[in-house]
Parts: sequence; structure tokens; C-alpha cells
Amino acid sequence: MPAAVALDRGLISDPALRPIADKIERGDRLSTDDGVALFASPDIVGVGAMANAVNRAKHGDHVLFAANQHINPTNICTLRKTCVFCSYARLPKEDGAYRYTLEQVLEEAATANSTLTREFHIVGGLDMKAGLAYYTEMFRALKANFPHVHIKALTAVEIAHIARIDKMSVRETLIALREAGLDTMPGGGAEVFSAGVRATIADKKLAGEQWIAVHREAHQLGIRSNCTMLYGHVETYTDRIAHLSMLRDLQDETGGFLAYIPLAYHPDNNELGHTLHREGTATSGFDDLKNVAIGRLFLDNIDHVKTHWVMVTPFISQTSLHFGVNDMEGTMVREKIYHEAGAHTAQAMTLDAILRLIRGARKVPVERDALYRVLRTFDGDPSPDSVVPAPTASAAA
Ligand code: V47
Ligand code: SF4
Repeated sequence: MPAAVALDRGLISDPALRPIADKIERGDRLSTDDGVALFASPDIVGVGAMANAVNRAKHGDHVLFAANQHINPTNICTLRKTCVFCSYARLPKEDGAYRYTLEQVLEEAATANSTLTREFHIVGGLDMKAGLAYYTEMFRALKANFPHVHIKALTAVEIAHIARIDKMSVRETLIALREAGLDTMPGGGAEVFSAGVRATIADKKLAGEQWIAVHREAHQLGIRSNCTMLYGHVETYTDRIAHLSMLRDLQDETGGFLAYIPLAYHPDNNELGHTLHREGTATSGFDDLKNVAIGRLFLDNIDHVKTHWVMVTPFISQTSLHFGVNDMEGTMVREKIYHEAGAHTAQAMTLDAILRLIRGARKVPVERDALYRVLRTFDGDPSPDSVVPAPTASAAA
């Protein structure tokens, strides 16, 4: 059951939100109808105020971030033609296709020794030549060379793909990957679980129920994971809430999700963006803020809601800290997936820029590790600053 939270009712102007506010004040769980009503409401201030109150009750003014490095080892993907929202994947012989050798992965990871990096976030395509041995060798070598760095790797879709290639069960695959060094799993590959939406944007991808089943298996083995939702394409409000309900149900069952991250769809260089005539556009700030706020309100059993500044800009990410978010995707090195899809943000953010963003929102930055343990709190704010630097692409941490 969620905790009862006091609200400033004066901030809520839409009468349709009043019964929802009553539930939050009583500590009652929101229904799917409530979730849809939240998305349908134009009262962004009211929705945000409720999410902010719930978030502050859980986390006070603290905003977490972790220094991480993204590694995308292969963009070769068997679903290249059917995930029509993806700009990153290539067929094996297509221009721009790549698969890193172990040496290339280690070379890319090498910056972890001279930066604050404490987490490698490793995801890529469904490459027929990247089976279990490719990843176990990679994880063993990364652990040998960077023993202090946590490995968050492989979406549920990639795990199921490796299991298929190597003719193993998902459970056996997870156990073998864990033995090689996998610590936790990221939340990608979820997109939107609705069968109708999946048939349109990700036909042939692991079904929603199967995505949930892989995470259930991981949680039962003690492997924690994240969860996501890709919003802003063809999905309806009902689809979004059905998706969040499936995540909430699994969390009730296992408690294995660490964080929820809504992912804003980027329409450049992919077939879906072209079909929808959306190239060069982005999701609206209104929808970006609604998605984090409703994630916070509906997913009452997931502690952390994370904003991904690469996708929504550092400026929306900063504002989202007052709309229910308590966690920021940290300093990152060389992200590729959204930059192929038209994200114009930098590919890395310095520690100083992250601190300024968080402090600029009058919040307290807290560095965490990959399992959300606090590493250091950046107390005090010498100069609360309304001027936020645009992050530079040049340096990480
Ligand atoms: O599953 C692909 C998305 C996801 C596009 O767990 C796109 O901490 C927008 O899940 N526009 C992978 N999104 C990334 C991911 C993630 C990111 C940050 C943190 C964590 C975490 C997980 O990227 C894919 C898909 O949903 N994606 N193409 C696109 N054109
Ligand atoms: Fe492949 Fe993932 Fe892109 Fe789909 S979203 S084509 S599975 S890399």
C-alpha cells in the first residue's frame, strides 16, 4: 500500500483530479481509470504537484545520480526491419554495421579507469554472432580489468535472444551471465506491452508477457533490474496505463525493479518517424513531464523514477525533479542509440554540469552506486544557480 501523503489542494485545478487527490491523501492505490484520467487531464500543475508531494515524502530533496558509461557492442540486429522506431540497428552487410571485438570493448571501457565511472550499461542489437560466449567472455574481461565497475547489461529481449541462439532456458542463460559478471539488467526492450502497439512498432519482438517473464526469472535469481516505457508514438493513454499496470503487478510479486524510466520516442532516421511525418520533431515538454509524474503516482511500489536527460534534454530533466523524479541518468560516455534517432543532446555530461543541474533545481545531489546505495552527498549549495550550462560532448566526469 502506498503511504498517505498530504497535498496542497490549491494547486489542483482540474475537478477530475479531485478523487485521485483523495486517494493519494488516504494512501490508496490508483486504479487504471485514475491513471488514464491523469494522462487525459490538462492540469499539468495539479498532476505535477501530486507527484512532487509523493516523491518528497519518499526522498525529500535528494536527487540521485550515478556515474555510468554506455557501451553498445553491436548494432547488428535480426529485428532491423521490424522494429520500425529504431535508428540504431543494421543488417550484417549494411553500411555502418559493427560488432566490437573484445579488444574494442576493453578500449572503449578504458576511460573508466580515469573517470568516476562505476557502472557499465551494455546493450546492443540481436546479433546472431553474439551469443552467450561473446558476452560471458566480455563480462569476465571487464570484471578482470575494472573490478570496481558494476555491469548492468542486456535487455530482456537480448537475454531471450541469447537463450535461443545457445538453446538454453532463460534461467540457465541468466545464471551463466551472472557467473561471468552480470550484476543487474537495464529496463530496455519493453517499449509498450500492448499487442496492438507492438504489432505496429515492434512486430516480432519478444511479447510483453515474455518481457515480464524474463524479468520475473531474473528477480527470482536475485538479479535486480529496471523497467521502461517508450512513449510518444502510436500508443494511447489506455496502452500506457496497461503497460504500467503490468510493471506494477510484477513489482508486487517480486520487488525486483530498482527504477522506472520513461523513454521519449525520437523520430529521426527511422521508418516510424517517416510514416508518422514526425522527423525533426520531439515529444512535448508537457508529455515528458506528465510521463514522469504519472510514473511516480501509478507505480507506487517502485522507489525510483529516473529521467534520461539525453532523451528529453537536460532542461526538461531538471524541471522533472519537481514532477516526481528523484534519479538522473548520470554522467555517460558515448551513448549511440538516441543520437542515431535524432537526439541533439551531448553524448556525455560532466560531473560539474550534473551538480549544477540538480542544484539549479534547489535540490541536493547525491551520488549513488548501481544498487542505489549512497556514495556521497554534495551538501549545501554555495550558489543556487538559475543558469544551467549546456553539457559539452567532450568530457565525462
Ligand atoms: O528499448 C530505441 C529505446 C531503449 C529509440 O535501465 C528509442 O537504466 C527513443 O532502455 N527513440 C534502450 N528511444 C535504452 C534503455 C535505457 C536507457 C537508459 C537507462 C536505462 C536503464 C535503460 O531505447 C530501447 C528502446 O525503448 N529506443 N530507439 C528511439 N528512436
Ligand atoms: Fe534491434 Fe533493439 Fe533496434 Fe529492435 S530496438 S531493431 S531489437 S536494436
